[in-house]
Amino acid sequence: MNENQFMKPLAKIVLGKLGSEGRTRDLRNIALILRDAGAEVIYLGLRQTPESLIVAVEQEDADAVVCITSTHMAIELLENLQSAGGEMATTPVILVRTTASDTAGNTDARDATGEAEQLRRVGIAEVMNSSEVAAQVYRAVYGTEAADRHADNAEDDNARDASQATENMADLLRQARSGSNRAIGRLLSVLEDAREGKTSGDTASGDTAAELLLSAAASSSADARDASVSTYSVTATSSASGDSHVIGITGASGSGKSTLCSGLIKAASGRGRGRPKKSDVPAPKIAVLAVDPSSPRTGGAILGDRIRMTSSIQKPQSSVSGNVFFRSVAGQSGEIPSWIPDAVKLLRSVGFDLIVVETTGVGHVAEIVDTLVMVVTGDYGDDIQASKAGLLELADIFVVNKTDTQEAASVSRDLERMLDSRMESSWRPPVISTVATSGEGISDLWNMIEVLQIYRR
Ligand SMILES: Nc1nc2c(ncn2[C@@H]2O[C@H](COP(=O)(O)OP(=O)(O)OP(=O)(O)O)[C@@H](O)[C@H]2O)c(=O)[nH]1
Ligand SMILES: [Mg+2]
Repeated sequence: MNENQFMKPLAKIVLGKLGSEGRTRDLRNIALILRDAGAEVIYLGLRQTPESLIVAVEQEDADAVVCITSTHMAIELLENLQSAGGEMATTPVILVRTTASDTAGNTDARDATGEAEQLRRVGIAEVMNSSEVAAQVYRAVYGTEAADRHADNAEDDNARDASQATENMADLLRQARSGSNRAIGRLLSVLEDAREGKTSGDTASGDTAAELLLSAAASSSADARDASVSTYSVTATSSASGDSHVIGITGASGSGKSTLCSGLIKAASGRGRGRPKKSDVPAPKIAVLAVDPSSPRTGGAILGDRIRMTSSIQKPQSSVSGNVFFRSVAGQSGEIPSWIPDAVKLLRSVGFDLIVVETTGVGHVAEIVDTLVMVVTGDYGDDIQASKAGLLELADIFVVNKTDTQEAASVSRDLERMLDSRMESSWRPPVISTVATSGEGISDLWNMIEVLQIYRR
């Protein structure tokens, strides 16, 4: 394989710790082991519930769950997976026991062996130490070692996936429109595989498959529109063209994009600070695509955006539960993967009101979004200088985040000055100050997104 060719990850793994005890360090080590072995790791961190892991598996279309947890929670997770039915029931669950987390409370070796046996009987794929984790994951997911998987280049699996996807496409689209996480997750994978040449290794036939899916989605969307009139009517969740509104959130790595996005989701759902509850309108259907860099060499990645949005994605007790679809996307640093424009089209077709794309790549994202929000912080003052021409032309709204830090103090002023001297178009991008971690400024940002929508009409 060409060194520069982007590799498909060997497996997509949801990794988290169920329950409250345990150490972040253990999970991080496992994430690194899996990434280095070529897996895409959806890192969920501590304090997960069986429900949050299952939603993650469905939305991310993951191959397996790896978790650190107690015996009874592992069994609860497994029961929930089994009652979800279909492919979910056969999702391998791999339980990792680290020396520091004897979570079942069994210090006796004999008890531990007996417990592992009991867990296997109920369907846990493997119980292991973290040092064995990569090899065991591949055995559980593929019944083979990673090396074998490399060698056969995954062609058989992919061909089978492609033919199944074609057969089930109409069904999946129907389920996706009615909000099935699993169906939307699968359809996004079909597009990803098709556009990235992973379906058959042949980009031309992949493109055809993607176009077929998108045209089926567009016609099912037209049928659905004929049959029902959308009742959702908050301005910023419907674009000038009358359907979904797509917001791009871009900015340097670590600038606070995910944290802001989480706040925006709450604001859009009427849950944010200072937002009046809109009980008479249904909550908007929201989807997030978050791009994180992966290794071009192994295809492995640790995708950490989902963990920043846990509180927005899932609120079991809240009335907006289930309205947020979140998908982690691995991409080369600074670029938008080629299938993302299609993913946005698909999400529009299946009825999302608001679609947010988070990425560090500025250029290409502008072409696929209705509103581009550029996030800057005090750390990146030089970046603003270096690329100000591009930024000033592309961004609709600037956010200066981390204004609780000393470094951010002068950024707003510098930006305002640059905008004053350079802007020629009639929309002069506003500069909003935020502290994403506390929610300060988020409702100003959301209000400004709404104002921009009105301005464009
Ligand atoms: N002090 C301060 N920290 C913040 C603020 N917003 C985000 N952070 C922290 O900055 C770090 C990065 O935040 P993220 O939201 O993950 O940033 P990101 O831009 O999505 O990062 P990548 O996805 O890795 O590019 C986290 O530790 C946040 O808690 C803020 O307003 N003030
Ligand atoms: Mg992020």
